[in-house]
Amino acid sequence: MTSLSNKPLLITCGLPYANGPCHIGHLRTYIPADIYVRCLKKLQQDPLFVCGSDTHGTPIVINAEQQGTTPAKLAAYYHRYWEDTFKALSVDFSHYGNTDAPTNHFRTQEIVKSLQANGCIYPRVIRLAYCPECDRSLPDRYVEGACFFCGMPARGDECDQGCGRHLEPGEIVDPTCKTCGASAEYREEQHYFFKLSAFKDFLLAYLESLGGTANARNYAREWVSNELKDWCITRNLGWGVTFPGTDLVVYVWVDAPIGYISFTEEATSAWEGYWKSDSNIIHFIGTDIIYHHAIFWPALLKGASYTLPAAIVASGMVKVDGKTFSKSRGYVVWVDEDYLDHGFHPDLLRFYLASYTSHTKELNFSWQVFGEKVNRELVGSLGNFIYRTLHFAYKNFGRVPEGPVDAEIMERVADTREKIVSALKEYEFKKVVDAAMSLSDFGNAYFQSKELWNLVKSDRTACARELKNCIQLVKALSVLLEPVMPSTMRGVQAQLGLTMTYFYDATVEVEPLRLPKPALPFAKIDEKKIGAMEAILNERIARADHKGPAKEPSTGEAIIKLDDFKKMDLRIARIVEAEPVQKSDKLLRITAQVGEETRQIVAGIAKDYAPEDLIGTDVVVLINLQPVKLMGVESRGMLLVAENDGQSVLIRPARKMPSGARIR
Ligand code: B3M
Ligand code: ZN
Repeated sequence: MTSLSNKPLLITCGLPYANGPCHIGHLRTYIPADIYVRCLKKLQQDPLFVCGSDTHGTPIVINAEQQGTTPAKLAAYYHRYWEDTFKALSVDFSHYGNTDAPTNHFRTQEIVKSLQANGCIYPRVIRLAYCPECDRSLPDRYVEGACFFCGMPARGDECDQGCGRHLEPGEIVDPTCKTCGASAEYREEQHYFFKLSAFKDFLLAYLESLGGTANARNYAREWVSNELKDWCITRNLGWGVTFPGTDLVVYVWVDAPIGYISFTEEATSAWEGYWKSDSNIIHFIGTDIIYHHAIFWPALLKGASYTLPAAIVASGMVKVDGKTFSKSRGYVVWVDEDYLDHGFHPDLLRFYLASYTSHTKELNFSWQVFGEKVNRELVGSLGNFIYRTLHFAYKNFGRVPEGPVDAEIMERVADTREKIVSALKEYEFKKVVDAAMSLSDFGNAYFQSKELWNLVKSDRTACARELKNCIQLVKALSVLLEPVMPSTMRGVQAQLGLTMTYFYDATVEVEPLRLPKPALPFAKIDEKKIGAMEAILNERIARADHKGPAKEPSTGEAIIKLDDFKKMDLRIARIVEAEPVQKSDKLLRITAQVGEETRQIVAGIAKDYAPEDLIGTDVVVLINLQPVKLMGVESRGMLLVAENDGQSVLIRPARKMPSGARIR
């Protein structure tokens, strides 16, 4: 954390791709950053907190193609979605922009031009993947193959399943086209490179002084000392920021971080105070994008004479039920579908994410632990102390009693506040919460040991005095925990007549006001509800593991609702094997590729199709049908056919689609 300097202070969060919904993995960046910013404000600092949607890059273009829409429309849709989601989670950016805004186009081109003027960019003819079937270049995610370095399956610009390297165009071995599956060729094209290798000494020195979490520094230092290659910063793609004087666009990892600057410009006319002067810029990111933020980005800024980030705070990754987070394998918790839509309060998840573990360590999410944490820590300790204190005061006194708060109590609060401030300096949000929670435990023990319920009968004056101490602790907790659980703690503050508070208010004596009838700050979560949430997760994992469907197929009325139709998981599949089922003249045993998985399906089409004609063709499969055995062979799913006059005709997509594409 910054000391109380007067430097302009800017906090940013990694930009979500405007390409899909929010899951719990995303929140490890946004929630702690929001907590940090709220704490700074409580310490009377004035941080600017910016973020925005990352709208460019090939994943968005591919997704839009698959959905039959334009990248602009898809990005606009998800941009609004993310803005709403952040509001729903109380992640309170000063400004939330998007990288397709004119400000960002302008700033990106301006920076590219300065880099050119400073000799940091040069042209080079390179070999690029090209699909002869689709007749186009295959930038980034359009191409799949094996990583040049480690041989693991890799997609476009990153080796996400293997060594984790950023991959330059041409560094995919045996490339295939993501859209049609054809083998790609390599063709020559002129592109532009950023001279990253020239920044080695600069980066080594810069990383020495970089603040933030040690994982970012160490990881980056290792890369810089070992290998530092120039980056190709142009792409042959119709969506993005035009590279000046060409019909290429800049690589998304150029205009995305420049969003940090353009969003600052959109937020304040004093933007140069942050980006052109001595300032304090802190980037909150996930560990998977350290390379981009701690190496590429500072070099780009240096090359174009902008202010360098002072700190990079990189969160550890998220696991779900102890397993590596994975959308395709079902180990995911979606923020809307699996959390908010079920009526869970965002503050509970904020608390979980902040308090589970150290910011740089792996965080596991499980519904069981979620239920336990909420019930034990929030309901059992914090909520209990707040409610029993306010309720006792309301019932017996109708108000906050007059009279002083004991020095011992004030010292305790001041000490907690100090612990919180030093935890912030280390970006340790768990310590922030732990400090406050031990104050809450202290409060409970205090209330208990003073036996207020007896004291009120034996010595009302003494009781008022002890009660006042407890109410002071309630006030302090509501102030110190507001950054973690803003709406719940503001609710508590409102009961004490507080509106705007700073951390110093924690040791300002609580006003002797009349008290309203208190409300319970947290409600216990029922075991059953946790069980139901676990069932949803397990069902998703089972479906992804193709262990079989979780839902019974719907039966009944002739007219079905849209929701019933939506229960059918229909996908494009590619047939990779087909053979007759023994002793059957009707059935074929088919192996189909559905996205990342293969499954066996038995289909009654042997009379109409020869197995060898099916291989390599695309069909439509209902994949969440209950598995059955036909002639002793297991069938997991159903091929869609049209029937007429005893003839079966396979339903096929009208043009090449990636296998796994959803039918709606
Ligand atoms: N849009 C998301 C990611 O790779 C990417 C971040 C950009 S930050 C400038 O996590
Ligand atoms: Zn690799």
